[in-house]
Amino acid sequence: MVDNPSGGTGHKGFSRRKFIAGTGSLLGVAALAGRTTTAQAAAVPAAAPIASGDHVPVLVIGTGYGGSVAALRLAQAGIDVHMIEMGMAWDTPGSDGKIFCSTLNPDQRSYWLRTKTKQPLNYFLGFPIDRNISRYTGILDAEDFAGITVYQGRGVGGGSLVNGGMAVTPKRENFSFVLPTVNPDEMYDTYYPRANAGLGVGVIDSAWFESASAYQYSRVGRKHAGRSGFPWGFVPNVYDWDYMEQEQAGTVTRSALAGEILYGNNYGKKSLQKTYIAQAKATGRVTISPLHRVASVAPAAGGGYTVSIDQLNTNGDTTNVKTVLADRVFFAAGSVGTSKLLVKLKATGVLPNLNDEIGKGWGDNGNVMCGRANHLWDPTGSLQSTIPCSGIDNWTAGGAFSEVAPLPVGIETFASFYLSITKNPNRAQFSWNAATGKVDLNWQTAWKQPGINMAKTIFDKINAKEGTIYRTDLFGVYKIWGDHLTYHPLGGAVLDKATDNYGRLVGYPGLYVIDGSLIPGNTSVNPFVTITALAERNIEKIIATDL
Ligand code: FAE
Repeated sequence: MVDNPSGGTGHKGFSRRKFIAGTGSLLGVAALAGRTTTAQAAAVPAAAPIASGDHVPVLVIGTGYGGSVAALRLAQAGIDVHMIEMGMAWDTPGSDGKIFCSTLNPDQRSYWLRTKTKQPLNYFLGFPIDRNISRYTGILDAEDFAGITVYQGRGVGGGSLVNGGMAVTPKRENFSFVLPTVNPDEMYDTYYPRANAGLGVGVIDSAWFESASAYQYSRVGRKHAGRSGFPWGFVPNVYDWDYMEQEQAGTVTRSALAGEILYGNNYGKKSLQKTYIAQAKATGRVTISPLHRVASVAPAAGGGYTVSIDQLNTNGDTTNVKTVLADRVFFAAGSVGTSKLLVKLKATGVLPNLNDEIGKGWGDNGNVMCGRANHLWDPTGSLQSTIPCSGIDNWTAGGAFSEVAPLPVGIETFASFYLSITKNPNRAQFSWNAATGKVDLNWQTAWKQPGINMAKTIFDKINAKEGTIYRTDLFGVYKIWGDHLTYHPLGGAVLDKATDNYGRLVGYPGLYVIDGSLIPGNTSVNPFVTITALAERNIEKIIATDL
């Protein structure tokens, strides 16, 4: 067995045949020969966390996609950057020798400040499967609002630590729906390719796919989609496909094939820690303070902004409050994190000149989940890769794109499982609740119904054709639809509304938004490639004109 604790990319390199430049359409993506940019972490000494009284040229709030792009490009332009991250560094193995725990055996590392897991798929065979854990600053936050639970990554790397790695460029014909105020030519000619290169996106080897037992579930998905006349295709991913092939062959330590995903991947996934953040650190100009949470950003008397930061321990308690001065601040705390900060700062009079678009335009990317019960002659496999590689596209006709998702429980379930992205038109708004001192979101569970209807355009037809039914035991007792959650929060500080067309916050020179909160609620596919590409576009303009 070859162990590779630094991650799969370091093991065998990144094969050029599997690299895609991101200009292709969703299905049938062309494999292009492109440059390989999966930077390996350089031997940069760990810098001290930020200290009270520090004065930094640029402070970035959050270390997800938007924040990492901003930090790398600013550093390459010669500007020192300090990144503040409320979650942990996730660079030190636990007592089991691994940094991350698996979905099959969640421990305290799994959830952000919970005493019980809150698994997205929380029932099996009709029984609840959540279990007690110790309260800890774990990696996955299941943040509850009144009508929806929003799942988010916590730690250096943000959502890249916990997500499925599906790296999808929207079809060009849908782009005006995704980002109506952005020129598609510049995105598809320059920024999508740049984002795909920076993220290390690749596609599965189609010949290997046919023989891999871990992707039997995808082949069953293809068969059923095809028999009902739906286009099925491979979906790019940031997982190291060479490492995946070795996992299947049993020559390396398993990660995707060992149930690792929601609470982190120990080996093959190229999270931001291995790509943008590694490159950013290697410039020597980027410092990161984990377990630090920004509480306030206020105009400073002599110019710039006073940033108040709570230092946390692993129990989530504030152990220290720090105040620093920043010439410029980039909000990259994710759609929910950035929206909550801005809504609070406007409502409490700290940043009163922010405009009335703050907090608006929030969407769930139309996420709904469901499972189907197959016949006994259609097993989906007891060994399933946690990394999805394919999807069913019915966006134009029915408003749904559905990834063929794994159900990696370690036994044969005869189930097909899907996460659908739908064109659900509902949008919610964040608002300040003075009574509770918290930010609310007015999404209602019933607002998922348009998304369910769109997903049904695919699965009602497949069920009718196959003579199969929906699973009713995965989200409760006789409950078909996973309609209580989203993995893809978007909006709340929408581009060209709450900000100008490059993310500059209206009313406050030197304050910028550069994450998923800029996107008005839906990307038609999985969102992180678009978040990354938009950040690449905006930071290039900001560096050229503001700095
Ligand atoms: P994000 O990556 O969330 O980063 C924000 C960071 O800011 C986080 O690290 C926070 O901890 C930190 N933060 C928040 N508030 C503060 C504060 N006050 N002070 C300091 N730090 C703070 O933002 N997308 C795909 O495209 N493909 C997938 O396959 C996929 N699968 C997913 C699966 C799961 C389970 C989840 C949860 C998400 C998935 N996503 C997927 C969504 C994707 O990860 C998400 O859109 C991006 O991570 C959002 O990027 P941002 O830069 O906006």
